[in-house]
Amino acid sequence: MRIDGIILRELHMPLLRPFETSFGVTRNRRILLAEVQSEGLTGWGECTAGERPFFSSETTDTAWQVMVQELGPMLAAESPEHGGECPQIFKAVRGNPMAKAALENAIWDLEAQREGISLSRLLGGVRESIPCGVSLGIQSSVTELLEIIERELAAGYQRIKLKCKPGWDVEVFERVRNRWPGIMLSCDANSAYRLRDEDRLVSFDAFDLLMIEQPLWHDDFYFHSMLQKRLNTPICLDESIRNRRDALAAIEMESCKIINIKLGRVGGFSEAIAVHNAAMERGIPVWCGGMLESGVGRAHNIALSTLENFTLPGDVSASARYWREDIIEPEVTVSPEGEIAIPDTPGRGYEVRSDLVERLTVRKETIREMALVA
Ligand code: OSB
Ligand code: MG
Repeated sequence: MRIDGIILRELHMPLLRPFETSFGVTRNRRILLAEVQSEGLTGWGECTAGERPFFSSETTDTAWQVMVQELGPMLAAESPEHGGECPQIFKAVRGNPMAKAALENAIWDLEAQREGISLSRLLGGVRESIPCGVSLGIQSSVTELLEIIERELAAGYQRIKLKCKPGWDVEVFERVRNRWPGIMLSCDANSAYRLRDEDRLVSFDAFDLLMIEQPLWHDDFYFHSMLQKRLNTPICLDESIRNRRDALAAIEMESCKIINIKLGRVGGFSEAIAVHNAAMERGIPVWCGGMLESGVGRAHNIALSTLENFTLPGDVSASARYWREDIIEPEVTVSPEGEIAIPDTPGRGYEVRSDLVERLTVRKETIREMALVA
């Protein structure tokens, strides 16, 4: 496919409610979108970097710079036939997976449109609907959290994930479990614990959690493996898994029994599929994580979640939980059974509302091959 233009945009989108994790509070998202035009079609990608380098080292600003200076011109100089060619095109650039993913995923979207098939089908998806969970941030009181859980369960969500940290863990799990003994419950520490907290982490076993996500360092396998030996509850790795090789190492070392796959964190659909396959071949279930995405990233997460080994409910939920108005049409909705139905129209399956995107845009740059390579 001929690349006719690449447009980068930054959109400002306030979250309906602040989202608090062990590393901080997010109130406003700075969403970075890549729009790739090719032969009359438009592919969209979203960069899931945070506003600040707390989840990983990338930020909206670093990703913008790398996309404008390096990745955009590299892509504009090529005519890829498949999204799967992007890792090779971007190979000279180390790291920066979220910046790479935004562009690569737009090419997969374009490829699916050219083929006249859904993105899910292009990826090799096998599901017509996907099971959904929610990730609930740290609240100012447990009472408030219980009210939110009640509402999300009533909406149909199949799994509740609680963000946790020292001081917001066992007491909270205890009250949630007392109230709902049977629900699928998990927690995510985003690396908030250290080895001195091992006994406390082992005490999480009392709450029948589906998993404990990323309790220790963001870049660790070894100490997670030591911890897993002491835990009955499966560890799920998020931050630590950057690619297929990391997944192989973590599985081999028994650092985790479950893997959270995020498109941005692993650098796009190609590597996400590679992680998925490596885990499936070794009997390790995966699920799709979320990064407070707008509709574009959400659409891509939905397509990815249709792959065979995405057997656990993901953090992919309805647009209306995050935004007063999402930038896609239709918005993502979740059924009373807690499922998202997979669209079967060509490409990402959700139209991008260009009028709304334009209104929310605070910065825009058109990348041209020569202009920037020069
Ligand atoms: O660790 O899964 C995470 C949000 C931002 C950064 C990291 C994480 C999260 C979430 C939210 O848990 C998932 C979502 O609802 O998009
Ligand atoms: Mg996580």
